[in-house]
Amino acid sequence: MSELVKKPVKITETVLRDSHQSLIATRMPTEYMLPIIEKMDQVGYNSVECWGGATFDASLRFLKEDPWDRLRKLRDGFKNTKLQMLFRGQNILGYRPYADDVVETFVQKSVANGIDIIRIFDCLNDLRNLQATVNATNKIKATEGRGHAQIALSYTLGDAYTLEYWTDMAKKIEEMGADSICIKDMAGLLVPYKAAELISAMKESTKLPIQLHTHYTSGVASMTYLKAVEAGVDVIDTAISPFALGTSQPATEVMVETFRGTEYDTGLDQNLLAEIADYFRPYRDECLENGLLNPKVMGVDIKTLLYQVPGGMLSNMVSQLKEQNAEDKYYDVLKEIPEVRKDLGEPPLVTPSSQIVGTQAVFNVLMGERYKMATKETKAVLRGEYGQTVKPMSQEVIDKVIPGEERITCRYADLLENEMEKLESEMAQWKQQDEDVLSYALFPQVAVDFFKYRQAQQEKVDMTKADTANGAYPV
Ligand SMILES: [Mn+2]
Repeated sequence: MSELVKKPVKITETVLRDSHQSLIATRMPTEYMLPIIEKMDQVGYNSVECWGGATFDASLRFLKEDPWDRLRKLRDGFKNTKLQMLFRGQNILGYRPYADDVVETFVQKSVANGIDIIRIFDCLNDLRNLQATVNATNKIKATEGRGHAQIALSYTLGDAYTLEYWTDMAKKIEEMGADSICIKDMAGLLVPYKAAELISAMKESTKLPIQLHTHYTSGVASMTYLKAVEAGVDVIDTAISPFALGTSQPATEVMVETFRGTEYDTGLDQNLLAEIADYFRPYRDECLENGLLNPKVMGVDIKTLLYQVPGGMLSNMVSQLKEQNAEDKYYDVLKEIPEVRKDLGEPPLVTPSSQIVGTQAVFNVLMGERYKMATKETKAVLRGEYGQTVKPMSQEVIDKVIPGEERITCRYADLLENEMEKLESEMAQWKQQDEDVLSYALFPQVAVDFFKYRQAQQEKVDMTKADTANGAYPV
């Protein structure tokens, strides 16, 4: 028997970010994470993904936690493991394009508080929207030796998205100065043999390491990883079993076992992974009992291959429709989504384009007439403010939604004045740390509500007497 040439596949664990974002609307609190991170730190993961837009938003909005504080606590506990975050390019962790000074400051503060790997994507795959983040990361790396800029291409299907498109993008990413590439398959659209084809082609067009991120939504994800690993992918994203499958990632233990004894053997300790799974299992049961984990997002939904809806978007949409007492419109909205997507130039569906397309689709269905009402974000996309789409947008929709308005073709951030000073002056009364300005920049209203809550807590105000509706707390 010939000696195997070892090419261990590396694992990024997602349970602290995407996995709970996709399954339980990002509601896992920090206190639930902390007791297990010492054990997770011993596994030898390539990285642990733990931070991103939704974790940031949900921390402030629902959990009343400071996301920066969460990051610092995780950094304290993870002594050997790289921490990874997801970054929405020029949109940072928010829903609108920001000026470059905000992007740069956010990158600095993310690394300063503990992030090692920044996975940067743009919802339209417009690379112009990623350059400022890559530059900011490289600048820190040059001075502090920490920071890794990974550019993620949002994977999607459509006429324009050929093998040539992807390999051409890979070359451009290398030229931009990124450290690695991720194929980010938000909805589980990448099927096994296509993955082999895609990874092989990309491996030929770039020397950068390639990481694959997918979701189990359509049921093929584990097989997709198998074929991608055989084709030479370097890293895969998985979730520990109690928070795997459904709209989340393939299970970590399953992938580890799959490659055991082969040239791709991860070398990870299955007993240690079992202990980590034991820790998360009761929390999964709790989420099932209190309804946070909806069985609807746990099965195989082959329709995602038709509608191309990412996991996080699905669980949000279910709760959006529930609030409107319109759960019966679920499949109508799912059908409207690809239509809206086509109108908007066939972008990938990933935050914020997924929310923009999703919300517009909900409006189109609930109003009974398409584009009777358009959100301000839909209008901005049509004006070109989010960037260039691979295909042209519908002229008919442009004429209906933004009649006579000017549209732009440059990088939108080039039109923006620096913002940090203005943002800081707006929120000065609440500032307790530099990072607060950035929280405010991303989610102004939510951040101020949180700052008020934080202040009330610090002053030991009786919250039962607080007038939360008006944001007034007795002091
Ligand atoms: Mn994802």
